Amino acid sequence: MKNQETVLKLVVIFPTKNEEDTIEHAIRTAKKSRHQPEVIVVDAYSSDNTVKIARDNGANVIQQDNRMFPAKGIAMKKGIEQAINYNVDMVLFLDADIKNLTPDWVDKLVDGCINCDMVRGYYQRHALDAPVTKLIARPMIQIFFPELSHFEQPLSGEVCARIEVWKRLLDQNPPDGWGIDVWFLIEAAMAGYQIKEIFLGIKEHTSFEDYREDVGKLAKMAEQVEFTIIKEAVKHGRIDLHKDVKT
Ligand SMILES: Nc1nc2c(ncn2[C@@H]2O[C@H](COP(=O)(O)OP(=O)(O)OP(=O)(O)O)[C@@H](O)[C@H]2O)c(=O)[nH]1
Ligand SMILES: [Mg+2]
Repeated sequence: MKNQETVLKLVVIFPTKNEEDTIEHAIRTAKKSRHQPEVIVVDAYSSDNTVKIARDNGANVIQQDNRMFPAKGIAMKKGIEQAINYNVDMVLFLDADIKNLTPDWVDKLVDGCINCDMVRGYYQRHALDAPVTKLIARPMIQIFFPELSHFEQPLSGEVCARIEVWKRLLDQNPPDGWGIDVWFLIEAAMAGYQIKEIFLGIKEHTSFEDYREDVGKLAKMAEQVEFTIIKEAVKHGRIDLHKDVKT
């Protein structure tokens, strides 16, 4: 068994869409991890300086496969395909808009993954942050996959797994949009992988600033997460409309 001092071949992948304010800090911080990762940025044809800044900070920047948006799923799939070429042990996804990312987050997520199959970050969040998690993802998981209801952040963008796990999940045809995060959680659990969540402290991220005055901006995300959970519930035989909602 590998111990906690093991240094792994790690790739950190950031999906990005117009993240010029935070991408430099994100890449530099990830590179300070003791695992000394390679960094891949899978960009969504950003119209700002994200690509230039990412390249200047040593990331391998690729563009996602097409201009369909939102496409976090397309970007994550592309990132895994790219990481396979790097002969890696582990792949860690991180959101690029996190303002308070520290190298410790990377080390904790990766080290936690040495003795399990998938590690996911959870956080303390502002009361108005993460409404899709609070009002869509967690309640729907409670109904259809109650054994997963202890996961605090089923939409966490901070997820680490061995490359074999990602490859196997990739073969199961993940969704293209915002449903990808909860899809990875459900499919990994249904495949019998051991998944744990680790606490990373407070999450400060710029996307919250986009919707804190108008949560309606998250309607597309809500729709895609909802649809993904329903599809997963059908696939895994979890739809039972005779059951009452637990009070
Ligand atoms: N390549 C790519 N990246 C995307 C796309 N949409 C979002 N991203 C990136 O994915 C990461 C997560 O997106 P955010 O907008 O921060 O969403 P979130 O924080 O998961 O969700 P909220 O908690 O609701 O804000 C960020 O690094 C975005 O730049 C996309 O269509 N393509
Ligand atoms: Mg965000």
